Amino acid sequence: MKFDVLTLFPEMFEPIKQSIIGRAEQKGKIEISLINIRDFSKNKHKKVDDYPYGGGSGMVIAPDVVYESYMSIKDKEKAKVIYLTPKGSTLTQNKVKSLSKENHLILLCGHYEGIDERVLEEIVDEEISIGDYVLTGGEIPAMVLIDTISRYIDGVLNESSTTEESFSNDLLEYPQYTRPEVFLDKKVPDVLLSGHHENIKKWRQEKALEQTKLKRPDLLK
Ligand code: 4GN
Repeated sequence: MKFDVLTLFPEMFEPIKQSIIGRAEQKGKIEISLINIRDFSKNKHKKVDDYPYGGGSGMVIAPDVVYESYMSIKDKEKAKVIYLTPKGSTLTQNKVKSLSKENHLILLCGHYEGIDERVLEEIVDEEISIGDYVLTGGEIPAMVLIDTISRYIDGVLNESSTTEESFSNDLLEYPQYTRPEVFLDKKVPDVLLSGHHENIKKWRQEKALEQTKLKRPDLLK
């Protein structure tokens, strides 16, 4: 999977160079290119924004710098362009799964009051929101997309991790335990020490259902 990120703040993407996603990129399972929209400013002060027509507060990112940054991307014709915005349709695990089947995604991150509508009409294929709240920029949502999608790319996780987890069967995950056997007077459930695989499986199914009823009853409807 190739991710091209159009952003005014490429430095914000340090966190996804860590841990599993960082390793996935080093192994060549995914490729993340950060494209600084500011590099495409023709202004001598590298200005990228301007006052909104019609008045109002804040600044709007100009269409030309966004368009030129998009045009700099190789093989953009075959890529899907996603704009991260609270106006988009809300991201779900099923949407993540279907996006993971694409080969090339271009993630457009806005800031300030947004981006001039005309360039959005021209280049954006899909608008996605990570939830009903407003952030200062689309960078964190773009990282959420990269992280969630990358987990479905072959070789990024050790097998089965995505098939058994929360949401994959519309239930929350069963609780996990590791050593020590007793911690603060709490003992690991006996069944998990029994070695009886069928009973363990049954116990985990029951716990998954119990957790869901308790914490997210809306998922059962
Ligand atoms: C996306 C972007 C929230 C989301 C954003 C979200 C930046 N906030 N819920 N903020 O996924 C104006 C320009 C606001 C882009 C946008």
